[in-house]
Amino acid sequence: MFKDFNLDTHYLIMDLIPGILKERLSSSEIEKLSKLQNHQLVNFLNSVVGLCDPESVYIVEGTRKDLEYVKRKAIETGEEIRLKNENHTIHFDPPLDQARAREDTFILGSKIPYVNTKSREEGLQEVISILKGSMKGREMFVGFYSLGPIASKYKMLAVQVTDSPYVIHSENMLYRNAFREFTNNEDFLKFVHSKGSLDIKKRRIMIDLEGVVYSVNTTYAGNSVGLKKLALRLTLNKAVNEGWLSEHMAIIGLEGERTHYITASFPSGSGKTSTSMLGKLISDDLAFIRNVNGIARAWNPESGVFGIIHGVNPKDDPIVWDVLHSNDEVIFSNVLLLPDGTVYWEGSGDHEPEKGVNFAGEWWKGKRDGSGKPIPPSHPNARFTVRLNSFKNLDLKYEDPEGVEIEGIIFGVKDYYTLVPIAESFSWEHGVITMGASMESSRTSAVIGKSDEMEFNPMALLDFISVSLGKYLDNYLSFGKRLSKLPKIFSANYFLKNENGYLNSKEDKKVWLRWIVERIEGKASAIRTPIGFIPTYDDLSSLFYKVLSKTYKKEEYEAQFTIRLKAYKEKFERVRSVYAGIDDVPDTVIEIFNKQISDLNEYINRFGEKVSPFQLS
Ligand code: SPV
Ligand code: MN
Repeated sequence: MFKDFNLDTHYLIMDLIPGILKERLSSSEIEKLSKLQNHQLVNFLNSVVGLCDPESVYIVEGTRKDLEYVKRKAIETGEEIRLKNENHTIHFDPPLDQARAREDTFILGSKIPYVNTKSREEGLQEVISILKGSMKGREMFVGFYSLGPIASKYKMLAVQVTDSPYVIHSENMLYRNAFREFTNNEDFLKFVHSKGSLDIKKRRIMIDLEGVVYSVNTTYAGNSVGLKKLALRLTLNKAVNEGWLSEHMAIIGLEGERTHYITASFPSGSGKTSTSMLGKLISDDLAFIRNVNGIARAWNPESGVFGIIHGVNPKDDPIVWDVLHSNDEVIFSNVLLLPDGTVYWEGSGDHEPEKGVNFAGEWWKGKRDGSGKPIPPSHPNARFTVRLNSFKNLDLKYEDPEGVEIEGIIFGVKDYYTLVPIAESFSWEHGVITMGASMESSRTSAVIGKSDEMEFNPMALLDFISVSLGKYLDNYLSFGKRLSKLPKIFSANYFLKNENGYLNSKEDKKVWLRWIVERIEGKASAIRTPIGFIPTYDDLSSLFYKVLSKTYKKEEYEAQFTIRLKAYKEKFERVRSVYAGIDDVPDTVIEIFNKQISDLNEYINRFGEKVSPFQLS
């Protein structure tokens, strides 16, 4: 067997590496690969090389030399451009490849409602025919990573193959290197990516739940960086089958009598990253949550941040701003490159420049596209890629092999019309169903297509769900039943409006987080409403003063916390009809909606379309 060979004897190992792979590896790369004695890995790489036909293969063991090599290649190939600060680069994705490609992404297997699926045979055939010869003349990179702390027994290994040094550079920043862990270990997820010819018509992302994802003709990281959102589809499926949760959530530590950790699920572009910066940072995007001795414990599968840059400014986002202006490594994507080698993005507070280069080429003020629409200097989904250890609020517990205990979960949306800024559920079931599974949010620019329409987005997972919603919710409900200590569940909405505009300022979220801490510690009281518990005026007025040195007026409170009964009821009716149309949804889900709607009806009969919190206290 492979593992029985003496590592020092190169030639024997070379004999073991199948033909085509061996031809493309230099002796130094053979030496690296040989250290792992991993038969399955070698076979996998051989088949990818056979299919994609790269000129050479580079093994990223993770040494400083490897990391430097990848960065140099990213610049030599033009995938990244070095900026004035030599640790910073900029990357552009093609104009039609600026966000997640929902329409081109498929879960392979049988049909699932609300999930884009394709038969396994058809999907594999299609993507394999596109991948054929796609790496001709290029170098192929192989990266080895762990989802989760290396020391954790729950970690998952993943290998990325790509012909894009930008993709592997991003992964080197966003994930923990786990090269050594692949020694004799045949249990790992596999990601195959090729830029191909960047023909958008042939962009495909095929997710084979057996543990392999293929992605081609795209470079936007949400479509190409396998360990991020492509892996989420695999880990979510695995979690549902194994009884844990793989979620689109930040993990944040909030200071109180001690640090209380919460997770927060928000669709892209509705406040997740900014919320994570208000506490001790463990994760800004993804969370694995497991039941460890009856306690819900969470950790971050990632070790970096791929965040939205639009609107990041020194006043509202001082921590992110500092990271982006430090000497740490940063990859900017799809912002405006200025003639002096610095960058500009919208909402930074800086003056809009006259000219530069952006994702659509040369850019000047007033430039329009073919259809006469103004081209913005930076794309609304422009991003930054940085390492977690660049953040001054990073909590070192992010490397805890057992994760952190979770005491609260926020389900947040961008909703101008209905949801109060913050509310707490009556129970785990009530929160999971009426807050998480009922999420409707304004569509984000992180997905290709029209932005700003309300869309159903349960647990902010609409694009990432890889199993039936019925099975997914059933797992969520039973996960709660098995816990001996249940996290509290909250709904949040930073975007509520009335006829005069937004009802809250950006910094108000600090108060809502403080209220969550006080609820966890049993210090704040609450008013029972039909949709859950809301804060009292007295508590908030003292918290606004404590946290923001602000006087909080009764009128502000009333406008923000008036329960829009009719709008809530219509929302729950819409969502109930979605779930009623899915075969395997547990009966309890519909029962919870029925109860919720009948409670709202009762209040509507008593109070009308809306009820002021003062009428309820
Ligand atoms: C998101 O859109 O939720 C992101 C970026 O975190 S992406 O990788 O595109 O999913
Ligand atoms: Mn995300």
